[in-house]
Amino acid sequence: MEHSAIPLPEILHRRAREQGDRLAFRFLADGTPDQAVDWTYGELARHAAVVAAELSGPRAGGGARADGSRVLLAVDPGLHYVASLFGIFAAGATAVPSFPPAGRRAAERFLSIIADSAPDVVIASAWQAAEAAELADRLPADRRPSRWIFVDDAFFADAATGSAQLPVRCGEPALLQYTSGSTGDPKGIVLTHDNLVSNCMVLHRNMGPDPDRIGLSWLPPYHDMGLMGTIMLALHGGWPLVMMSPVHFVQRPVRWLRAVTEYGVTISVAPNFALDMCVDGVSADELAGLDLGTLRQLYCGAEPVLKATLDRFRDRFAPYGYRESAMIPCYGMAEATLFVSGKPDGTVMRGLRLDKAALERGTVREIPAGAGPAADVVSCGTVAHGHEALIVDPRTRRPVPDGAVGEIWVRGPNVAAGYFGRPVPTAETFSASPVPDDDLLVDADYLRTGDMGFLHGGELFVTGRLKDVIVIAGRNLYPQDIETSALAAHDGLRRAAAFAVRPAAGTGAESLVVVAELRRAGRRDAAELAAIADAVTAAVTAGHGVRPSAVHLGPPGTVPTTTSGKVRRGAARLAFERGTLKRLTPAEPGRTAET
Ligand code: 649
Repeated sequence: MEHSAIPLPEILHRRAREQGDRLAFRFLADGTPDQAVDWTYGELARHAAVVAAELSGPRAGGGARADGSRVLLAVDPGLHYVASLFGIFAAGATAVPSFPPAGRRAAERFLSIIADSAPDVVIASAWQAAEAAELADRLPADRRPSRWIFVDDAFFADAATGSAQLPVRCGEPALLQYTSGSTGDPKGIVLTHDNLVSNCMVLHRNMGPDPDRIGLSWLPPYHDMGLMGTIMLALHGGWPLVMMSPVHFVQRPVRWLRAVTEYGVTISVAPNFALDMCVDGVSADELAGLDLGTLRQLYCGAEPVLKATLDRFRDRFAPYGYRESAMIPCYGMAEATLFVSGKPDGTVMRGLRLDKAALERGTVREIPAGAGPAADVVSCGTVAHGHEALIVDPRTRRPVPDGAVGEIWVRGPNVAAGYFGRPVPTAETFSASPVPDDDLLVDADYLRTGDMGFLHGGELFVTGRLKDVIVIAGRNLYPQDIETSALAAHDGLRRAAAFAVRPAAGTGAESLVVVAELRRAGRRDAAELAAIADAVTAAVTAGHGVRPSAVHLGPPGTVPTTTSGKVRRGAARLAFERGTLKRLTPAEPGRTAET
């Protein structure tokens, strides 16, 4: 069955009219079924109308239309977030999803997004009102939003109801999605209503029909995967979505698995790190009573999908009904709205065992078990319907021959128009044209993903980020592999970043540095730290044939990450070079082992 291209606000409108009593969203306010709050499509539409009225009605100042204006959305995860989002759409405005500005780092990011997107209005949770006023003072006068709307239950109960739903124009910006990278240089990806619907259509095609589908998500609603991948998708498909806050998952991962059990969830989503958290962070006692047998589809993307993690997760949870056939490795990015590729419903997950040395030189060669050092790579499935992936040599911009690794370039209706107000990076990233060769005529306007990978048997394999690849002695080393070895070297480590540094004054070759953070702060004597650093050096040297020139050990929080938990290797390298990486307390100096 093909879904028709109706924009999301119109879909909500119709569902509210035709299926108003059906469950749309359930939010577990404390991360458990004890405090579940349900909204039907009718309730969601009514709450959205309150927001739309507030944005475009008389209170907005003499009946000004919100049409075309930007509205920053900084509400806490939950139903009010969803209502505010659809209220913004209903008012014809452009939503700018952001973090709630709680805490120093979030506040800085919040301010940088405001400075870049210049919203007319900010919608935030009512408890943030005092902090928000302080933050607003830190903005230059011409960047201060003219209105703040604070929402809570009373707001939705009080506010004048009803608003004319403005017809949205499919090609107009629906949303600015800020990437979770550096705070200093925020880039807002402009997504149209067409992009949003296209993403939902290709994802639904990938997942196939399921008349009893029930979704579950603890992903943050302000990131592409939580927003476009779960909230919008569920509304588009007309199936209920159970939501919980990411904080509740991170505190106790078993809450996610309990919610699967409680509600007979059929589809959910988790990046690789979350699967590891479940294996490491769910105790034997907590396992009792889990039933994951209803889970037909578990999407895993947003960072490298590691075979070792999938194996660990299966071994741990198969006794509780988990079927590995549910696993759907997938790949995507905010520049493509979300979805680029994934294992299609009903197909078997594929992996390849590759000759490691060949892969380091950019060649894909399968080897049998036991035939020398191997790299296990997991397929990210087939490219989204109506989209194309091209593998290109990033230096020459020529498509690479079959069986070679290169940069992944993508084309199709999910690809965004560009970055808000930034013509130069937009042209570089969104209008790439490969250099044609004799038998391949290709057109311009591909999205350069910045990711490396290859196509094999019609499936896309992602090997790592171009910017992060470590080139030593002509070998391409992928940092995630080195980090995995480093972390496996000692129980006390929880996160690592591997990168190459250039020696001063251009002399000599690049060398490998590993930064790793300890699981717990606290006292450790120099001998213990030296032993950990030595274990890391030994594991990396044995596993990859390269001896790190330095291993920096720091307290929790040493390795910089994005707001979605991805390791920021470029930032780690800068901090290493400037000597600003966190160190263990001066009483027990962190050890930088110059080996
Ligand atoms: C990636 C988003 C992948 C991202 C997700 C489909 C309830 C339950 C389930 C459900 C619906 C309701 O990371 C999204 C596709 C979800 C279906 C849910 O279904 N975006 S990002 O812009 O923040 O980062 C993009 C970068 O992340 C890395 C790449 O560097 C990419 O450029 N990345 C991967 N790296 C390696 N392997 C992968 N598979 C990667 N996926 C993303």
